Amino acid sequence: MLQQVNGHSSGSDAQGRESLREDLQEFLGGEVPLHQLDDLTKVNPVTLETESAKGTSASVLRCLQARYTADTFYTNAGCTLVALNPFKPVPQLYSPELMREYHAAPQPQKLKPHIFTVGEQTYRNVRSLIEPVNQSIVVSGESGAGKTWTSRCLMKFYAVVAASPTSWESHKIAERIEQRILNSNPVMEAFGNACTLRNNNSSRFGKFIQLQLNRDHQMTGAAIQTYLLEKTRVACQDSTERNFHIFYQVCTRRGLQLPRCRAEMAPGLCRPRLPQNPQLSPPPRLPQICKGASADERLQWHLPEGAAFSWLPNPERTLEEDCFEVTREAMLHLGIDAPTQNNIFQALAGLLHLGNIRFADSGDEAQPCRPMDDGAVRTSALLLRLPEDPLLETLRIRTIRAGRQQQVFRKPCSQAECDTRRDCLAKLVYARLFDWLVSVINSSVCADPASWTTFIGLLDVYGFESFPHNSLEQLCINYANEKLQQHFVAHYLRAQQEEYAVEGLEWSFVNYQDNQTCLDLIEGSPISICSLINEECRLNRPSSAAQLQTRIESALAGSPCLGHNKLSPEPSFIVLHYAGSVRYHTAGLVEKNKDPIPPELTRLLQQSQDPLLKVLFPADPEEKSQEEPSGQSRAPVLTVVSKFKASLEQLLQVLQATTPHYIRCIKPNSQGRAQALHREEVLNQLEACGLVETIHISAAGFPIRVSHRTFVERYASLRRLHPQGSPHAEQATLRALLQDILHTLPALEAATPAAPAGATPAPVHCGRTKVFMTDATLELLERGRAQVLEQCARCIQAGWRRHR
Ligand code: AD9
Ligand code: MG
Repeated sequence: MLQQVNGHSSGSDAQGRESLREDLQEFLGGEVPLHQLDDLTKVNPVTLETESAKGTSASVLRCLQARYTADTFYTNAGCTLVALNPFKPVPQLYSPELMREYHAAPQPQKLKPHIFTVGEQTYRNVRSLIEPVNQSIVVSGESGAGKTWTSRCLMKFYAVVAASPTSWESHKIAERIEQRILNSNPVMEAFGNACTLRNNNSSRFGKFIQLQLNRDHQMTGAAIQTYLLEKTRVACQDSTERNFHIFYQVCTRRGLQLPRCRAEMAPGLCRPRLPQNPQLSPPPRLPQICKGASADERLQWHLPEGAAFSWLPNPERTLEEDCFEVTREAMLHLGIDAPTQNNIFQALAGLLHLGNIRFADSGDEAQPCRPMDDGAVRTSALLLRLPEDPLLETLRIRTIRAGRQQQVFRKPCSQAECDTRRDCLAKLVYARLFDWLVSVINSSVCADPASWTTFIGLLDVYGFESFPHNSLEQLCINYANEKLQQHFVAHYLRAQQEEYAVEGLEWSFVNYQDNQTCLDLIEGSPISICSLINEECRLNRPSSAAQLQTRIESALAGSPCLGHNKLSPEPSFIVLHYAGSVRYHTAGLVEKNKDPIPPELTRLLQQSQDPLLKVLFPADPEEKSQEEPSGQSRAPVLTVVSKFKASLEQLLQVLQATTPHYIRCIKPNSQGRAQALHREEVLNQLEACGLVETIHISAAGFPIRVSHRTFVERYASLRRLHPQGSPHAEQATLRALLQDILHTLPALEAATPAAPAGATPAPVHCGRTKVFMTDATLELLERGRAQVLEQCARCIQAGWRRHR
């Protein structure tokens, strides 16, 4: 309706706005700021904070949708920044100029919400405090939501704003270190990311990077910690997905056309977007040449063009991530020289040939399986520089130690066991290679401890997952998310409590129940899901999936977070996570947790003549430790779960010692389409990322807090409902105006048709600088304001009609 008023005003838009402003001022008896006029005339004027006040995820969703439609991808939600994935290049949103603008702004939080606001706020916190406090930014969200993109942009932001501005020479050094840090991205992504159904460039590991700052707050180095690489992918890929990018990079045909690669843009920063999963979309048009391995290298690595590798599904589809040269270039910057790179790629080619080894049953239990293709064994042994016969023997024959004398028996493996051993060998090499790369990158970018004083940590961690089939990986991931959510809630409540204290309000959130019960179920002592799975590994007893389910369900029956597991066709248990319930299948859980590595495999790799493998698998100095552990071995079993738990605890200790900031990435649709927001999918994510939970926590207190000035500006019109109020805004103090407005609340409440008789007055508190209120109070005020504005508009229209 106000837009109609606006539309009525003939002449220019500016004239119309000005005349509307005058009319409103006259009607309201006070100044109407222009920004408020904008607010009044906009169709979707609200911020998420105001909307979330209404307390429903649906209203949050409405707000996000309106903003997304208007190409506004970032929104503040309390102490969280919500980042919607644009799914299209928006280069102007990440330009160095914009970075500098946020950096130079007197109050960056007054600029449009952006990851740079978070980046700058974090940077200012490190700089402004007398006692510098380390900072961290936790980026979360589901696969494909934009976590890695966001982390890369933030790294780039710090590379721009925290660069050394001093002399040219020192600038060059500083640039080198920043560049090196940025160069870690393409390398880590080449080896740790893969194309999945959900994301063409899905990170298959968690990452925490500490950007180290010196006394002058310049970036002097970085330290990277990774979590739980999905190493199974190296030997087992879904037919619609791919192996790690690096394998395709090595095998890319030289001269094959690829999209513009990262090298020519800021390395590791913005890249053109391709449609999600190549299986689902037609090949993109590719504008530029990008080189794969040279003909010589192909010869050397036994990778003839057109060779088929069973661990290289979908090789015909090339992605923007397949830029071999970018990876090599970045590796060089990180100090990984050409011969070492050569070693790495040769070993990877060796793994591809290893994957082509197939076994045929000999038909006789006493005889080992036969390799179906001797060529694959030979080439793989050649490239990994392993002796061929011991390689074949290790894959086919198990050595068992038994009896009092610990005699060694050799038992031929079944065909399935041979496959498992082959896969295990590949996983072992790849995982060690990945860890070694991380350590090389760290030694290349990590600053001398004496040269840095503070850090900003960036956490790019896998989001909450729930698939039709969930196993140990999902249990670990969701466990990590529960931990992070607890950390978030604790921080959020603390921050709220502190603000109340500063504002002179007495309020306590003691009644709020956090997710400790769920964490107790997963990791608590003495009995929890983790401890029960670990126990099975320790006892090393044959136990079926159904037995594990029964053990978990009977031992933990008292936990309110263990769901009712009825009518399950497969053995499983259900955990009621804060983000939703997940059914975990127990089949294979114990084995995965053990992650057994037959000692013969390690011993074999220690025999390699390859300089790289020699580093990855150093010979054991103690002959004794080369022996197989006997059945009576008392060595504690270091399971996947216990290792993960330990690394998570370490991470949380680091996070707890920092001031955290949160960015929640949201994927607007699962097809990766621009300008399409699927409400249900987004709603699920709002729940999974804890945003809805945050709203619930807020609802326990006074979620709406507005500065006195903003409050008066927005609700000044309500004073018309309270005739005793101060006559004119100019003559009254802010406090008096505020009180006048608050005095209108009983009248507003009385006028509310749904208000039950004797209802408690709308809760509102006037703090030192802010007004605190509940959702209900805000709604009341908004309704009153809408009424007044409607009256106002009607009067103006009537006036106009009289004029004519
Ligand atoms: V996963 O859990 O590692 O599978 P991420 O890391 O959350 O996932 P990623 O950052 O890889 O997702 O983003 C997925 C894709 O979305 C990117 O490859 C880009 O093509 C696209 N994306 C994400 N954020 C932006 C953006 N701010 N602007 C443009 C974006 N495109
Ligand atoms: Mg990622």
